[in-house]
Amino acid sequence: MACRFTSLKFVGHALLAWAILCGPASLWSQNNAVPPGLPVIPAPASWNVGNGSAVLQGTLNLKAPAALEREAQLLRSWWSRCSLPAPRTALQQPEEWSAQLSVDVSLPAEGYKLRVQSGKIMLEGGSDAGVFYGLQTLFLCAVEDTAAAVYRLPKLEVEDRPAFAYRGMHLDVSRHFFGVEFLKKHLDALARAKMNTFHWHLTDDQGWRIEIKKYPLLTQVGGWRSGSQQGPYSLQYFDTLRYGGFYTQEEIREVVAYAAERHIRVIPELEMPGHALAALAAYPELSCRQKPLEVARGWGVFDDVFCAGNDSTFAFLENVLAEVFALFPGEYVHIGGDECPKTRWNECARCTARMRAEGLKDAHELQSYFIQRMERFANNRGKKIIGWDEILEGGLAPNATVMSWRGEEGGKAAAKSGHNAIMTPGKPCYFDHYQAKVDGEPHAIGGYNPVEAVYLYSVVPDGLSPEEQKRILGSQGNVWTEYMLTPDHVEYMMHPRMEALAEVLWTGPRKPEHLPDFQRRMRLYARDLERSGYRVAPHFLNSK
Ligand code: TNX
Repeated sequence: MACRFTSLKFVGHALLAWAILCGPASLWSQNNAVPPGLPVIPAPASWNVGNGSAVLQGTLNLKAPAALEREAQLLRSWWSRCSLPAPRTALQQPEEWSAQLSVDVSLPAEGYKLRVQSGKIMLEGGSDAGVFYGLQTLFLCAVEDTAAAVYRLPKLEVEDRPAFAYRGMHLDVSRHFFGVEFLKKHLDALARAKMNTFHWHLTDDQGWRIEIKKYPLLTQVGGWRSGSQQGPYSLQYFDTLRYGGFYTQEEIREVVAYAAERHIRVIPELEMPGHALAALAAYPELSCRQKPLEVARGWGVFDDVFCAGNDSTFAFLENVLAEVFALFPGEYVHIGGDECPKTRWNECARCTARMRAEGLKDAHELQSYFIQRMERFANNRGKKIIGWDEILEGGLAPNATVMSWRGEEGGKAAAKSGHNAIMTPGKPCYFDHYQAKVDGEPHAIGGYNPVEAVYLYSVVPDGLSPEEQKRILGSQGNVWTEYMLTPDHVEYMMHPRMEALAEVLWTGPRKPEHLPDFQRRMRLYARDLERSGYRVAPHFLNSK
């Protein structure tokens, strides 16, 4: 196994890897292919592997500028886990290693150059993030030689950079709540696959999960639901049970800092104007009917949404966002915008008055008014908004980035009108869909997105000019958790689909002929994941 988080242990495939590491030179001269036996995902842009490998042992003389102290620390702790503390002279291998970390700004910001020779590791990154990604590759290349009970590094030269700037994973913590410890483990898995964005879906009809000091009822009331739940888990879990949870602001800071150490930006999502029942249960005066409401107990789309005619709604949301901006240093905030029924707005005196006063021809334009007003607030505070593709309806907010989920059309329309877009079409980016047509799969929302479809996903849609193509920032996998109650289940739905998407986003468009090589590496990578305590869906991993 590659030396990631665990100590020296016997792993079956390591024997194979070792046989290959010692094999004939010809195996090692193939440029641009990950050598067999190395579980490196995503595949780097360019490889050159020399003859032989060296045992990790003895002291590590590490040189790194102060700006790379975090990366240096990471390298030191990896070294102490994977190297033999006292060199074994019988191995006739370097008894002392040196490593040098540096930044070379002429490289792409997230790119790196990694060279390993006998006893020497040299890593240059375009930035500290580039160095971090180089380390991820390095760690995956340290292969266990089980016979000698040591880890070895092959001689290698890697030059690497990502194809896309936005490489994301989304997690819905509203439908089911997941605590900070799990989130940290989740972020570790993202970092390992060189994903750089965590889209944190913090609010929805079924639960408000972020503490807002000015509005304590959001979590005291909106953070909890009770009574029977629709769906297959109803009797088991929710009848008469109170379900919920939330993150304190301190916990939010902890997660954001943990992600930042792994070069992952966190994008908070606060749903508006729809998917807002949890907030409205806490503050029903912000709904059109201004009557008591309950945190949703079933799944779906609900008619009660934030009232767009009431100025208090905007004051409330601006106060909420002000606290959110103080917690999340990143430039983006996601304000939802999806699935907002217009039923209440059309019958609400305040909303219809607003439409007349603002010259809006229908409730779709009122939705645009809502989003644009929130965008102005965010932009004035130096933040950019992202919204689901419904924000295109009735006129797009001037600087918004569109997250295209109902197919590719929203992303295309955004790119054609000069906006940035992130592609998350249901097919194949919804990881709450089934990944195998076999008996015994855990219950999913429906659909079918096997790992192969994710791997062959072409992120940039057809029909865009070169200029428009540049506005497709990347893609993300979405994990909606209506039917995922446990961390274990979330992981099962994520792996190996996330790794497939990570390779598409880092390495670039994949073709069917790349699939066997990915599967081969993924089988090794999956075993490393399992060794680190992750759940991985087994289908293609066991098939060959
Ligand atoms: C659609 S994607 C939703 C979510 C659901 C998901 C289930 C989007 C913007 N809205 O509210 O959880 O489908 O797959």
